[in-house]
Amino acid sequence: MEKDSRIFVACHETMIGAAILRRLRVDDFGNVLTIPISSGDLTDQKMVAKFFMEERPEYVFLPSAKVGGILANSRYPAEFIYTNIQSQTNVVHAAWRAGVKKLLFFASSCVYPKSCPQPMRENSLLTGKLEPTNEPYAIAKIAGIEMCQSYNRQYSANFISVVPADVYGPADDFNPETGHVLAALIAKTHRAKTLREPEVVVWGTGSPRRECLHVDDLADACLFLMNSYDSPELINIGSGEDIPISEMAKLIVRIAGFEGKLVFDHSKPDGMPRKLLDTTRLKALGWSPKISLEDGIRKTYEWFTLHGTERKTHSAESTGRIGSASVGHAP
Ligand code: GFB
Repeated sequence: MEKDSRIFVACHETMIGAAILRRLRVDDFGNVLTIPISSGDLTDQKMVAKFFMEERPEYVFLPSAKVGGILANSRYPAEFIYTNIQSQTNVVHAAWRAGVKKLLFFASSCVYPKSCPQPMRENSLLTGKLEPTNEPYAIAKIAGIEMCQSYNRQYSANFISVVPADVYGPADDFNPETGHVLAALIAKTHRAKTLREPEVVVWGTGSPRRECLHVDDLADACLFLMNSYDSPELINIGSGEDIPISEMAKLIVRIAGFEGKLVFDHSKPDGMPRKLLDTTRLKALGWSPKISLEDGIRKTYEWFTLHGTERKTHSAESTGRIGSASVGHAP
């Protein structure tokens, strides 16, 4: 990507989209496009096709249109499969028709089978049954990977797919009902501390392990891959370390300075027992993460105490080209 390349960040109001925009701004990319509406509207095929034909982006980042934690995935399976399949299909097809030079599609670690050998290598895709709590979302993501690979094969496109570990950071979904574990536990712990409640409830047994990746590390890896990786093969992006949920909860409690106790609610699902990504492929290219889990949680806790459950939706600046006088600002 050149500094004046036309770069489209889809779903720019999501945590990942916002982090990519932030990073592009820091790196002085001056011609960045966003669609001035909520990501749900990427389900509108005509609008997406028109946007691509008129704006002619050269590079595209395509994060998920709809994400959520284990409970949201179980409660809203239809929304997860519909919104993601429809949005990604519209964008990938329109990108090909508009002659986009390169597209980066965000898959998810839930694309790998439930009983996948750990750490999970890229060639484990489609080798076994998926974890049932997020199967609709995982199937949408697998369809996206397959679509990118098919367009590469048939049309010589350059559409790459990355598999991030569980991402967290500023502008995450801190709603305890719908968010992922780290953000949910930050919100619950802060609330308990502020209201002087005696305990924080942690879902499940606490024994599943999760690999967490700060969203700024993810953005860094994605810019790196946009400039250096041209293979149709999947590539994992992880921190290289996982931790039991019980330990994650203790770390958050320590950082927040909460003095009550942790209680485990066994009626809630555990999901995948472990999801550690094998990052050999990415390391061999020369990329490694920079933000430790402890630092990342500290920063995220700090962000949460300043912003609360506010999502950075950028409605006021939803028009788009960073650096252009006529339009809005990156987050
Ligand atoms: O992050 P999470 O919601 O989703 O849950 P997954 C991870 C683990 O943390 C599970 C436990 O074992 C949860 O039971 N947990 C403990 C909690 N306390 C909490 C809490 O307060 N909130 C939440 N949410 N979890 C998601 C998939 O799986 O990972 C998505 O559903 C996607 O499709 C995403 O792949 C990356 O890590 O299990």
